[in-house]
Amino acid sequence: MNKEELERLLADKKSKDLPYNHILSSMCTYPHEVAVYAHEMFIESNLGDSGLFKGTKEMEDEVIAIIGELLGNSNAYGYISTGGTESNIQAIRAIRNRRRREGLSDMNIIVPETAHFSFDKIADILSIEVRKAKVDHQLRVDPESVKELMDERTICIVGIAGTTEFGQVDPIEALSEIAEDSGIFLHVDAAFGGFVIPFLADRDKYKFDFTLEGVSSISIDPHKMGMSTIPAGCILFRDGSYLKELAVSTPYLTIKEQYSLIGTRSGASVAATFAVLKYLGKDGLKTVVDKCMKLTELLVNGAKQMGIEPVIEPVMNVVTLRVHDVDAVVKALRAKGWEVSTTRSPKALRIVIMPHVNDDTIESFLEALNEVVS
Ligand code: 0PR
Repeated sequence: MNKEELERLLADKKSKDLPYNHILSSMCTYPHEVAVYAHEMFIESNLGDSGLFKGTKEMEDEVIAIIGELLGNSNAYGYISTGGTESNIQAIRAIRNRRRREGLSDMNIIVPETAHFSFDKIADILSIEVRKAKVDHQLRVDPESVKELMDERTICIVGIAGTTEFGQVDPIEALSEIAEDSGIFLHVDAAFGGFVIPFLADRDKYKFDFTLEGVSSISIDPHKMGMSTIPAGCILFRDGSYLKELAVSTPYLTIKEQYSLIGTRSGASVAATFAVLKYLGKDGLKTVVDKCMKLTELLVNGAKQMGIEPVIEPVMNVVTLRVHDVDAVVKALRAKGWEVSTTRSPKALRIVIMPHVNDDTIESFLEALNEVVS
């Protein structure tokens, strides 16, 4: 195939991918332009053998410090993973390995029933029992239910700061107290909310980070609200010795050991994350969140005017709406070119207001919704 033919073929495939402008179901978005620039510049960089890519490694170290500082601990230890799934796996694997070395077997962890499906993968991969704690009427995990499920083989409890389906924040402060009282590891899945909550006007209502003494690790994804390129997740530990639990020795590399789950690892998305954080800074990230939250309010108010109520008043830029016959509404919206998703329990229409959404998007989406429901 010559280059022109190939270009035509690629363009044809590209035309079948949906552009983000009508996608209201995704937690991904267009990467920021500086992310794209940096990604291309470091396209060949492989942090799997980081001694060869010292500049990229420097950027990773700085990104870890910046995100750590954002989450209340500039001395946190971690690395840039491929996303929330890898970060969650690695957090649980670290504490599993620690407790296994101490002689424990048949271990279990407790997650909210609203947890992301990556925890089902964790149960499978790590051969660990994943117990699901009940949530309250606001879809936040019930700390009493967590306590009831705990026993002497419980190695970790998990709280979610920004649930996938409802954008709700669990009472991490209460979980932190349970963790401290019982000496159990607390992992916070802030894959989505990590780049949102610190910039909310009412952020003090949603303490979730290392400023809570019981929080042991946090997962936060630059490739979601951090506007980086895919793949970019981040796992942070308060105590660096947990990274050691993940290390395997790598005799023929430029580095002695590797603690990432995968081997060859994109330096490009690390550079992209670095670029966004440097270029936008906290002020720029806040501007992104402010815009998404303003549009979230616009959507909820518009829906309420049609007599449609949200399942919860949105905490972040995830809106869930109570409509009759959700599946039929989704189908009808899709026929009008809108990609939305649904929640499981309660079943509702789910809309994520990512940075690619603007005033016009919300206005025309509300028009479509109005037509569909009436
Ligand atoms: N933890 C939480 C709270 C999440 O919401 C997600 C993903 C993960 C962990 C896993 O992250 P990775 O997918 O980066 O491994 N949440 C979305 C979901 O699965 C991701 C998503 C993104 C879904 C784009 C659809 C989509 O088009 O629903």
